[in-house]
Amino acid sequence: VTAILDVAKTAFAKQNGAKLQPGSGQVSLPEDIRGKILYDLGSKSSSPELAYRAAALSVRERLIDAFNKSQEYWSSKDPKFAYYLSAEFLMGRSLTNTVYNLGLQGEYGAALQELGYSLEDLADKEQNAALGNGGLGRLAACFIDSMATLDLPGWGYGIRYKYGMFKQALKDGHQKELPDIWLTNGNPWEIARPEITYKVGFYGKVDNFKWTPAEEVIAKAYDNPIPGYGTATVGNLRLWEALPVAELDLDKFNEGKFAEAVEGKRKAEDISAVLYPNDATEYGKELRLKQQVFFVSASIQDVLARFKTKHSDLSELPAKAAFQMNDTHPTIAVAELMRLLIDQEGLDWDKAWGITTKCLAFTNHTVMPEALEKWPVTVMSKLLPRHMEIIDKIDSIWKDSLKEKVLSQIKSKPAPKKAPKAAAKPAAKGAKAAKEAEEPEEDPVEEALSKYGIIMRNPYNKAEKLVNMAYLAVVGSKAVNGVAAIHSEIIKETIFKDFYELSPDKFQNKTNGVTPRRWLAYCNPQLASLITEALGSNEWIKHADKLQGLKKFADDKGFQAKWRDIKLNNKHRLAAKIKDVTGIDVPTHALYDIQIKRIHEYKRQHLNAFSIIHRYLQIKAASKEERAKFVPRVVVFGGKAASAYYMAKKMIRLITAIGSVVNNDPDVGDLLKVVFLPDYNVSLAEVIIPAAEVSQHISTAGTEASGTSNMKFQMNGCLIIGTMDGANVEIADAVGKENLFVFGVDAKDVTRLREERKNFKDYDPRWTKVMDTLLSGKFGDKAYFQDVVDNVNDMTKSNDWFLLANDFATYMTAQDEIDALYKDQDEWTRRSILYTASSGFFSSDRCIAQYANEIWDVKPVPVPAS
Ligand code: GP0
Repeated sequence: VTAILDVAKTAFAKQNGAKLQPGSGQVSLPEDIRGKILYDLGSKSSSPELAYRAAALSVRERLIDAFNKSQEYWSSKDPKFAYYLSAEFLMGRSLTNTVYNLGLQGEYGAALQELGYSLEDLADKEQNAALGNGGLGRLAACFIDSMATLDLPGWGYGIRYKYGMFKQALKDGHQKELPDIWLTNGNPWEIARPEITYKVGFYGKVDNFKWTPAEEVIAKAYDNPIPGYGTATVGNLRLWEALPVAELDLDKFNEGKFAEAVEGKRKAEDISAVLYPNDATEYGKELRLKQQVFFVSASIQDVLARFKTKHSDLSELPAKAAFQMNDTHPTIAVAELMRLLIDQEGLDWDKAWGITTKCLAFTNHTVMPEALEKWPVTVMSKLLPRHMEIIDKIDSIWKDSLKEKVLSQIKSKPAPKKAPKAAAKPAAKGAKAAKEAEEPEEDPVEEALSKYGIIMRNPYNKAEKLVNMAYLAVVGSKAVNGVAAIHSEIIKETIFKDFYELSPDKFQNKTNGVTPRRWLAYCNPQLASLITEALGSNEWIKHADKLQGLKKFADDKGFQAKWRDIKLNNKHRLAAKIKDVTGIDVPTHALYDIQIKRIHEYKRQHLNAFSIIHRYLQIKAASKEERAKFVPRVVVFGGKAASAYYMAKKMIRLITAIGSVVNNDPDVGDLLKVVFLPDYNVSLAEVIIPAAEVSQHISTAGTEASGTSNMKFQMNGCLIIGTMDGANVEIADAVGKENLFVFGVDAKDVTRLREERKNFKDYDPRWTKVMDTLLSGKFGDKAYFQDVVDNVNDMTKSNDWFLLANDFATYMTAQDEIDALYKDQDEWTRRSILYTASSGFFSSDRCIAQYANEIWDVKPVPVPAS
């Protein structure tokens, strides 16, 4: 078939001048791109936008050729596949990444130059594919890049949201959300598959285990080819769009009820319309659950359909398919796979359960209780009655299996007088109180079993029952992992403690990683060249461990000078961007201090803001001579606040309010600039990170599961100020803790310190001054900032849950260390080189290889280059 197609392609190409294949030698690349502008885009003149689209269409054809070859090859070999189920894939832009991964940068660079463009300028015309909130979604994008690069048979599966992450604008210093209309000009990186569709049902009734949904929608596939680097392998990200079963309700249409006639269509399309812009916070909306089951069901149906073209015995499924559930969002997969195996395939319960629990694995990304999804049984029973029935049964079989164990525990321990306090758990504020208020005394066995329950009582409203999706995932999976060493330990001691004790072998760690292609080789081309020159080869792009070889240059003065020059060039690029977007002039001789991430109290952007106020007060109080000794700083913030997150929105306003005073104070001049860059996204990160000299990862210990931007900064030789939290701990191990600016309390002390809050008196005088200044109205509306201050400063009103007041003093010490070290540029640069040199471990290639070996048992199947 392929041979016939090739012949036909060439014959077609010969007759049709404008449609010749690029890269086949039949047509020059500039001609091909010109042809695309003329025939595909229908324009007789060119513009950068048109040239981008034409170049993308040209690259697309070559990508599709390689994609088809890969998929056909894999299909012929029939290896085991990994399926990464994720509600989010934060891909960013594709042109540069695709051209570079395919090794076509020389060709396209030259062709575009001939047409009067540069690849870099055109790349800037592309919309970001922002189908994710933050770290979790970007991690998924890095993972599929690594899967393809490592030749691992695997696909990503998710939702083709029509509107991605909202665009953030600033209006009078406040966040304003605007819709992300990213598909207007089409998306050249996807291939619509109208022939690949599945039905997904909702609502309705179950009668004698047979479910008749009351509503059905169609899931239609779109494939997004994922080119590996330095390999012929091209993987796939398959995203689903929701469509109505019928375009129109004909009866309604005939009655002249046109609006009602399209009501069903709108309802169906709503399912894949918008990404919920929440990051590590509550969802709880029925539409969200609909989205989840929509993409999970379509994906599993798709995998089963392909499996069945080659195999008839479903007990072989675990040898052919591993599903990784990215957080709780796709965990309805446990019930859905059971349902498909039992209801569609006719397996009995035990056989289906055996298969399910061998195919599924679960990654946890946070211990924030509000992010661990729990669906009201009422919602689940209404929307997914059959799934609810299955979950009920899983829950009861599971608890039955524990009865004996629990009984013997009860017998061996004398009954406690009073219900003992639950083992220290970082529960939500108030959860503990609610727990204690619980009136106990059911049957002691039931009571003891309840902590294992997938179906649980709502601690805030005991009349309500909830399905705990994380517990469902743990019970239904063969492996459960956290995303950094410390986080994987914490989940064993807190949220999954009881489950860990039952099956310790199920629990693993997979420290996150990031792709060194996008996050070093492509976003920092000058540094990449220098590294390649120093190491004598560019193998580090695929084997990031080789970056170790840079260690021997850390003290080399000549090398240091080159390294610094590149950082300076990158700072110029960022300064231009800042000027362009905000109008603020920032000096390039200043220290570039960056905090970019979702705005969240636990990430403590306000701690950073408070330290800026302190710095400002110091500058104001200094004499002329003293001012000359300050190390000039540019502090850059970026990040979005969830639309309904009140305090996060105030944190943004706090930063912009400080900026407008500080940036316009003639006493300060170049010594301090505070910039909030609006609409932080992947492509902005690609400009910011290479320019960063110090970056802030300052979450309250125990709260940030891993962090991944810390790894990107490290790769780009940016020093880190941080707490011993998430992957910072492992970065400190790799670089040497003494080379980071570490501060703050340890995770193990956090629970105790929170308990002690009420009596907290240990306010640092600098802190008190900062609070007073904020409340004096120096930065505008004092009433507006009153609750920001109360939340961290007034222990009668709040308890400073994230321990800002507590960590302030050590944070200030670390800040002083930064200033002091910056004066010693040789030492600073030595450390910077060491950071990059020790960043190899944090490549997503290492991480994905571990998933493949330790969870999926999926082996590389390199696609032959032809
Ligand atoms: C975790 F629970 N993360 C969640 C979530 O809903 N969204 C999200 O982005 C993040 C963690 O906060 C993280 O620590 C982690 O590195 C990332 O998931 C990937 O594991 C920092 O962004």
